[in-house]
Amino acid sequence: MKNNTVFVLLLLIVLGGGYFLMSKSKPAPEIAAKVEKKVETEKSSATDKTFEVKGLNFAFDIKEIKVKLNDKVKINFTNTEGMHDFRIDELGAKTNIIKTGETDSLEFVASKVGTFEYYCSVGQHRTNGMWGKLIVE
Ligand SMILES: [Cu+2]
Repeated sequence: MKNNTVFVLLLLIVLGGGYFLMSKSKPAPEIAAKVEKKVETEKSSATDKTFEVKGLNFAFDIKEIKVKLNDKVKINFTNTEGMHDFRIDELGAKTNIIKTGETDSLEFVASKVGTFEYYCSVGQHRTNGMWGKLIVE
């Protein structure tokens, strides 16, 4: 009778210990997934891309700008010659029309995937070649 009691107690300890180990090891992958997700979120919200673009008669010195979806983008537009601005209609982004030697900046979130044209809205500058492509991937 005493031997039986000891056996039952041992069995309970072994089973209990096994259960404890299993329940302890189970949540680990979930925590790892959560940490990974958090890092990813922080990365995308912290991404900031700045471009220095120059305007001249009648072109931008950068013909193509590539960013990732939801990037926060900043364009520092410097005019080296004439009167120009920098616009992207689809993203509601534009600078003021500025004179030679001036700089104006614009910021936007690349909220849509696609290829958008940026251009100068002054006179016939756009048709004269003052445009480029913003590619959001
Ligand atoms: Cu222009």
